[in-house]
Amino acid sequence: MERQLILEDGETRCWVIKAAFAHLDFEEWYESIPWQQNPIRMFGKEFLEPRLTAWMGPTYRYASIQWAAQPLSDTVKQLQEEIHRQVQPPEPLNACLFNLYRNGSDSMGWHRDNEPEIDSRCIVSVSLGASRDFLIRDRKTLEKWNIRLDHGDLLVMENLQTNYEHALPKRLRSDAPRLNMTFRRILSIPAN
Ligand SMILES: O=C(O)CCC(=O)C(=O)O
Repeated sequence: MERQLILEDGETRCWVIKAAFAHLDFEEWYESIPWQQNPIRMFGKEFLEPRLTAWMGPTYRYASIQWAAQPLSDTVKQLQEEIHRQVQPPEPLNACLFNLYRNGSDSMGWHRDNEPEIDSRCIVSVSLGASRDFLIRDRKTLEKWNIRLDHGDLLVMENLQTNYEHALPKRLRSDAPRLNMTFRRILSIPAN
């Protein structure tokens, strides 16, 4: 399978395995995930996130959203094991955030997956459905990378969360849905 190196900078590496999971059926995955639309607070106001999401893994909080602990389903576990075989992360990935972009109006803004409980050495995502652009930018130089993610592509982000941020911008000409499963390792941090 074709591996594409997107960027390499010291310990940071980002690469894609094209079509690694092209055999997965979008409709089956879409139906099997308990989607919800979360409210988020930004600039003192409450909005609905411009996408649907779901969570499987240990309890986890980002922005104003608190996810309860939820075990990985059997099918998600199988996918996680296949990802471990292909990517060999330093420690097993134990959680998955699911994102559903119902059409090109749904999006995710610039952000980093840098909460203290995320092990940012290795975060891996699988994309199914419509092709969308995934952007990365260097926080200092603002240099940008535009990666076209197609159905079945596997994206690997190694140590990408300190100096770089990423986003999934709107693409208003696209009316087809895309789902993304982002596997990560959540560390248990002792409460103070
Ligand atoms: O949909 C994508 O490919 C981006 C997902 C993402 O950035 C995230 O879950 O942090």
